[in-house]
Amino acid sequence: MSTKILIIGACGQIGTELTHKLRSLYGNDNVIASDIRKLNNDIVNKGIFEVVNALDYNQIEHLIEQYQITDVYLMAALLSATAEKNPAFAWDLNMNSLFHVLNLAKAKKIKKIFWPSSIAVFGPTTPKDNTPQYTIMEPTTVYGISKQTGERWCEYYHHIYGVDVRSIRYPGLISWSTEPGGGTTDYAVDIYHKALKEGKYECFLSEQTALPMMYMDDAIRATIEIMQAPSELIKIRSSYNLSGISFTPAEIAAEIKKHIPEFTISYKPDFRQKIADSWPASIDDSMARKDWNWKHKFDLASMTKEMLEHL
Ligand code: AKB
Repeated sequence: MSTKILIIGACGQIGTELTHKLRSLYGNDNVIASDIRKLNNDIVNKGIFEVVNALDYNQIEHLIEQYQITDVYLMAALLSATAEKNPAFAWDLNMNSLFHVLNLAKAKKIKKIFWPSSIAVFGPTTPKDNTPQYTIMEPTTVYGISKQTGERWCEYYHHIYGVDVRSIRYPGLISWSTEPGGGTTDYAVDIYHKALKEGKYECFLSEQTALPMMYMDDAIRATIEIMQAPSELIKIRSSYNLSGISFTPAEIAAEIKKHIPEFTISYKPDFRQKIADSWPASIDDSMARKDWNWKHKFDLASMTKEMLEHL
């Protein structure tokens, strides 16, 4: 049986780039993009697209049967900053969409699931530097609690029901083609847009707030590599630590200044500072490197060059 893919949340920051890549790898007819609303963009216009509510089990089941889906990428979620503003809905969306997909795999209607976790599973009591795969995890955000709980359920469904679910703890993701949607790491995308348009940026995190980050190309490659790896190599069924770059707002600003010397940055931390302070500064991803041969390509300098060129 050939691979037929359903992406739920295909119009979001990661979903958009993932859909383009999967379509180029598997062919337009084998990749069904879906989202809660129909935007007028390439995702909708250049391939198969369906409107789907990630909270509606019957809708998802119907699509899976209609298109004989084998693999689901569940990208729909409320991110950290938005989730703090609407905790009940964030919990509902982040947890129940996952249960729907896990239960469809348990019922053998699909073969494989990709579900994204996040560095938000860690909390203020976690060791901050080079955070290990296995460590203290006491998340203090709704988003982090939902991701931590989701990880436990993924592992449970794998061990008890044999569900082939694979997951990565994404750091902050940076891309030029899609805007981020409601995260704490979003500043690292905004800063490039504002540097080019206005030559200045007011950052909502403080100067020395180091966070783990990654260029989107690396994140998409990691997602596809973990999904294509032979099942026996995926030893961790909660979620893998994944690391690319780690930098502070001051460091990214200094890198941008190399290309736009007149660029200036100022700092006005808001409620997102507390979220950022509870997360790691850098991540140890040696397990992903060992188990399925993960390697990142982009550093701060090469990412900045690409971002400024494309934007
Ligand atoms: C966020 O900032 O909420 C996300 C994440 C790190 O998961 N980018």
